[in-house]
Amino acid sequence: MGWLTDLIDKAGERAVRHVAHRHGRRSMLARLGVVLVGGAVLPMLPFDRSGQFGAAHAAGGTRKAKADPAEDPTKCEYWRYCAFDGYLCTCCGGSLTQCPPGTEASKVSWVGTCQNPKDGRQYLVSYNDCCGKASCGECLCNNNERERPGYRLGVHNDINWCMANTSSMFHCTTSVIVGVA
Ligand code: ABN
Repeated sequence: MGWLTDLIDKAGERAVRHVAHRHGRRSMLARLGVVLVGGAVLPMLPFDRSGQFGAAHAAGGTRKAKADPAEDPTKCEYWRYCAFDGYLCTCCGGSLTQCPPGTEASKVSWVGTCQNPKDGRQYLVSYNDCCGKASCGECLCNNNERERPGYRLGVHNDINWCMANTSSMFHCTTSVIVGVA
């Protein structure tokens, strides 16, 4: 086995001589220094531990804040819906304040008092059922802040307010601001 270790020694020596011949001792030491210092500094560099890096990339490289449902009229958590009961007209071809085509606003309505997160103020909101078409069936929403049973009709949301219209078919509900507290 002595011949094998001799062979390895010789090959190692030849390789070292070759590198030393081509690069010189100073440049070898400089490279060694870079490797040693880099290895010590690299673990100290800051890096993203939040796990959001992949998500930002998936979203096309731009970091987008998650939309706040309290400011999205297509979500039941939207601030104006605090005493809402029905289907959101924003999901049914209408808007926050407009009944969908082919329906009309109920002649009577109920009200709620909801806080706008943007300015912290309380707003009086009128909820109107939209009448004349079968139930929309999308975005059912039921919130009951300050809602009261039927003996306080003006703040009661759990009845079909299309009852006084020509067609009493209930489709969806709008939310109109009518005052500021
Ligand atoms: N006010 C909305 C509604 C309509 C029908 C039945 C219950 C509630």
